[in-house]
Amino acid sequence: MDDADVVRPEPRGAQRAIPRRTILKAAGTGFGLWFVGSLGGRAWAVQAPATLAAQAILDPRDIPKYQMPVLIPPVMPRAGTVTRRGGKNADLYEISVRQFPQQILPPPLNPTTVWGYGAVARDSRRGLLLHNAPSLTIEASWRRPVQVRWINGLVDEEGAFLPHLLPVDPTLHWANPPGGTMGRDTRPTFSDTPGAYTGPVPVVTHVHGAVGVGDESDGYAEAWYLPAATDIPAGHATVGTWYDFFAQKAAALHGVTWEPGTAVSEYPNDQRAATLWYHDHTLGMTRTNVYAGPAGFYIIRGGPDDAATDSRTGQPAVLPGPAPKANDRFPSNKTYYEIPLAIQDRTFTPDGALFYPDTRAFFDEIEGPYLPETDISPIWNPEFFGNTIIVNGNTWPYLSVEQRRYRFRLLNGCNSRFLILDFRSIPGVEVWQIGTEGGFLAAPVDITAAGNTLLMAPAERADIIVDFTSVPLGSHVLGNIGPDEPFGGGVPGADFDVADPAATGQVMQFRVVPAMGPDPTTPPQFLSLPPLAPLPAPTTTRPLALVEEMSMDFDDAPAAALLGRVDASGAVHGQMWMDEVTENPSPGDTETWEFFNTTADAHPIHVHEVVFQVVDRQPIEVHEGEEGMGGTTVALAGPARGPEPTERGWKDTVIAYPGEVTRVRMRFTSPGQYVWHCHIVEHEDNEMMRPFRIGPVQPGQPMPHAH
Ligand SMILES: [Cu+2]
Repeated sequence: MDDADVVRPEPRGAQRAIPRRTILKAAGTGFGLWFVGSLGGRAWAVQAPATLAAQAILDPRDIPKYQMPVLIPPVMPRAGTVTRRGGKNADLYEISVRQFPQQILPPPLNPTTVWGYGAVARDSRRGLLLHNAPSLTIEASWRRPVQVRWINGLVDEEGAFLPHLLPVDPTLHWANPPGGTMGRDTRPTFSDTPGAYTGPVPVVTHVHGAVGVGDESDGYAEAWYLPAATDIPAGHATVGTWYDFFAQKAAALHGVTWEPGTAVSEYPNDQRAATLWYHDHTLGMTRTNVYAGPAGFYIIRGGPDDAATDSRTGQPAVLPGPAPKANDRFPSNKTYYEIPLAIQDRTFTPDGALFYPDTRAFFDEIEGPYLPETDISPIWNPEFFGNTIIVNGNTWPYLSVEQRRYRFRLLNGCNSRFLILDFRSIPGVEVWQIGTEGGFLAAPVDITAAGNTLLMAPAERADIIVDFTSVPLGSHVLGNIGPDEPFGGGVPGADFDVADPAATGQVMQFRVVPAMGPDPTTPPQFLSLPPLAPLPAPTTTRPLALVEEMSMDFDDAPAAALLGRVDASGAVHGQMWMDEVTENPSPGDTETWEFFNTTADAHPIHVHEVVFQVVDRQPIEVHEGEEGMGGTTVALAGPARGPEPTERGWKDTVIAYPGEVTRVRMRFTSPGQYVWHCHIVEHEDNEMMRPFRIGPVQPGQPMPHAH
């Protein structure tokens, strides 16, 4: 690459169209308190503090588009079957996360070093032992448990640990292995601004959307573990605060042993057929771990909620298929009409490496001083927007499609980016949404009639049928008119600038060819989808808050994002990850959770362990407290509106818009310790995540750090 391909990253904050209107300095959460009594802070090997020299990035215009076919993820091979006398047999997997090169960019651009999951054992010689990012699809059957041995394989050939591919900010409340047993899972203190953490990498895997999972299997953010490497530095914690407790619980419940560098999770799959996904969830470093690659689809099939009927006949409907099946050849000799598509944004360096900011200055040109002199972390960026779109692990791939119907299971796997998928430049296309995170919607939604665009927040899924029958032969591009910056609702082009039409405004290309035969599938308007079971009346309503914590040292500079509570007077109380559990439903309880968004941006709020129904949204007024006089208050300010048509199903992630309260209702079943959080993973990593507990404190569970 010559110098012409090298451009300087433009600070994202400088392009911001929507000013941050809301500044909250909630009483009792001032930054000064963050450091009182926190533990850790031992010296360890770090890079030199981030310099101001900008990292070079690859200009997306120098990446030829539509060079590579989209990868249709094959099915993750099983390692075997767990047979249990008197119990349910389970599908067994052994899956590691590893580092490897992958041709994400089209040749002759270089392969990219990434991390990804892959099976390391198989019960059939045709099982595909392939590590990829995103990874192979776990295919689960309704009510048949899946047991996975998740292995941290981030070691080199000699067994020495591999450092992170990306800059990890050690000043957040994070896993902090160098803090040792006493200082892990804290916000460590520093006497000088540190550089990035370069030690062994903690991982822990969460299956996003799994319902009724035991807490020992849910990938709790403090249940991480380092690889079983030969050279873990002395004094490092090798596991997170909750790992040992969950290991004992898993042994008692499932008869499994968590060997060093592994955890074994069991998923009951006793929920509606749905599109789930699995990804890393380590405390304070989910953004960097997931950006490096570890993620994949997890699809539950079968049961009464997977059965659509044809309303004309009352007979079972035919949906587009097949999807990839276990032991299909790879590359496949089959044609798939049901395809999962993971849409993500990434930025690359000119030599093909993943780029992720190594300094706060990338975001808003704040070049220091950073912590401990001020309240701004040196590396963490409040949001990150990649300048390319990748689908199933390739930049701007193409998919050849026949003039017939396809079923796509879409995932927005971006760190911060809201997508507004735009089908309007595909003439004659018809798009219907039939499902969301928790399976089928109550009824199909005609996306084309509603404007032919589809909004997807990070972590949301959309199960759609795209009908290419009347699309002219040739090449057509799926666009994106979401913003290249935080989303706050509103109309594309009017309320915010749409994504760069030459780069992130394009997603993938469809190459339409004649149909190979008649289309046997049921027209979507005749699909009758299984009914949604009603929820019992809620016993509790919890007013909760989304809060942006602004710097006290710099103007208009977000220092963190918080969750919190709203009291009876409407006062907002921000809370930290380290604060004790305050959301504590009992098993069997149905509750309404209200997300009062006091910030200027929309946040996708995800609750683990459950699926919920969106009840409504209602305008609020946010009154900022006087400087030094304490808190922000919120008050209702208008009539409520119901959920969007595409939200009339079970969901696990919901968009909470600024200036509104968003209400969801759910039933809690399995006792244990879980989390709820914003799925803008930069927010999640810096305090926009809280523990919650179903049922009583568990005997022997870790107690919060004294503070
Ligand atoms: Cu957020």
